[in-house]
Amino acid sequence: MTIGIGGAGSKLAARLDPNATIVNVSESELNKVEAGKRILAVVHAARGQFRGSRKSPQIGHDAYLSVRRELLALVRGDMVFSATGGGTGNGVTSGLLTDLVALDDLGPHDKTCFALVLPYAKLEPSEYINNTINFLQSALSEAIDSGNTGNIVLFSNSLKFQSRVPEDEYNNMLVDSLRVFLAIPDKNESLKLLDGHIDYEDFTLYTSRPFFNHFTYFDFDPETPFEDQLNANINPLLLPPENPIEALFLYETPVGGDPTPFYDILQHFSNVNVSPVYSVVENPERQTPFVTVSLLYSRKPAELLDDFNHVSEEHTKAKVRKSLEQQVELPKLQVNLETETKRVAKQRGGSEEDILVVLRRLGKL
Ligand SMILES: Nc1nc2c(ncn2[C@@H]2O[C@H](COP(=O)(O)OP(=O)(O)OP(=O)(O)O)[C@@H](O)[C@H]2O)c(=O)[nH]1
Ligand SMILES: [Mg+2]
Repeated sequence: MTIGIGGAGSKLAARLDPNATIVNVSESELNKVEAGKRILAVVHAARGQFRGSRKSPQIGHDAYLSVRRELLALVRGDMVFSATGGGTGNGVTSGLLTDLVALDDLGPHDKTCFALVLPYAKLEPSEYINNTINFLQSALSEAIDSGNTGNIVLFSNSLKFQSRVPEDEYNNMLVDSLRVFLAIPDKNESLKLLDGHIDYEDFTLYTSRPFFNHFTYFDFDPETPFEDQLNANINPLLLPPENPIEALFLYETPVGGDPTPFYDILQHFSNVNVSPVYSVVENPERQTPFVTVSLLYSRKPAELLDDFNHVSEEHTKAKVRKSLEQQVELPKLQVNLETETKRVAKQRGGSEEDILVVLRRLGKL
């Protein structure tokens, strides 16, 4: 089963799987999405149930505590969708990842894959950027280090904003793209097998590895080096890949076509010291050879941030840098404000308490 958390996560999960379970702190948001099952995460606040997390991962995390046991059991062996920018998806998914770190003896069938939507730094609010930076640096990197997650797919909203794609259409693009990758074992089973094989068990083993998964697919031209074709066909819906640690590919040829160009692909991976899992099939619906390829790569948190920040525009870089600096300095600033106020009050001979009261009223303390 598929699980969607928060607004974006719920829409994507439900689109992939009509039986998906969706989770939100907002009942009205939950009811907007057709799904197999809905879980309302409860925030224990004096004013009652929140209608959203107001982009605050802390609220999302509080809400996670109300669904923790149910969710931890549900996500085993499944795929979780969420966005890293908002409060609910970020907060609930962070809680989940942290709990996954503590589990022992997870077999390939128990691993959870994550499909995460990253914001487009140039045009989205800075809260989304801050929340994402935090998420990548802490919960996500700790979970990856523990080896307790399956593949992690990093969807990017860059193309959505750059090409002004309507949200609904973009969600279709993301899910359709993921479907091409997920169809690999089905095609291996239903089509005529010519070489290699990727059965369901092989596929589960591959998706249970705790690495980032960049998948892409394209019409294959046997006359052009595979590497050139791969570089020209990086999936624009995902964060670009790094050097692969593991790889998997499916080569589809038209009926009666030559299956042997797949040796070129094997050779390419051998040159970069990777031995891919692969399958070669005959697909009567193809007019030209078609390849679906997946690269598993690993990134340290700092490099991951670099990838996320990899944008040419100067002002976007400045915005991200500002977010990072703020994050580091915020706790210090809050502490210093009070001491600083007392110091100034003393200097001026006024009452410390008066100034503190004013500051408190202004929400500065
Ligand atoms: N691709 C895509 N991105 C979306 C969609 N909805 C929101 N986003 C992005 O997801 C991020 C915000 O996450 P949401 O899922 O809306 O927020 P949430 O997890 O529900 O958290 P709160 O609303 O703050 O409680 C931003 O980067 C948005 O651009 C969607 O339908 N498709
Ligand atoms: Mg929301």
